[in-house]
Amino acid sequence: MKFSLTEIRAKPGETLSITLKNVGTMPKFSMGHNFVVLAPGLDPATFVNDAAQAVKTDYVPAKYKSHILASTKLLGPGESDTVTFKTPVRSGRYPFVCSFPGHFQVGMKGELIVE
Ligand SMILES: [Cu+2]
Repeated sequence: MKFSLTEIRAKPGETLSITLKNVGTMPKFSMGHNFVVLAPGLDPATFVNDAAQAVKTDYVPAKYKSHILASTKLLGPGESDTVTFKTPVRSGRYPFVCSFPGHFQVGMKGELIVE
């Protein structure tokens, strides 16, 4: 329950393509993973708490759509998904999380560092 990278560095306004691959073997309903980059001002702990209820939208609540810079699909074992997005023009540290219930809390998180 962790990302292979906990830091991703990029330039402001850079186009990034990030691929998440779930290398686990447990079924998606019990051990799915996603990759969600949060916009400034959205507290990761608040987000994942709300996200835990959003099973129908793959643990990404619709109300947060405008507070998310990028997100992959929820992936089962062996699946992968690539998300392409432009980094913010403002430098800063942008948290990313897996929003599957409980994963953020045990460390499935990291930071996109734009500088
Ligand atoms: Cu996860």
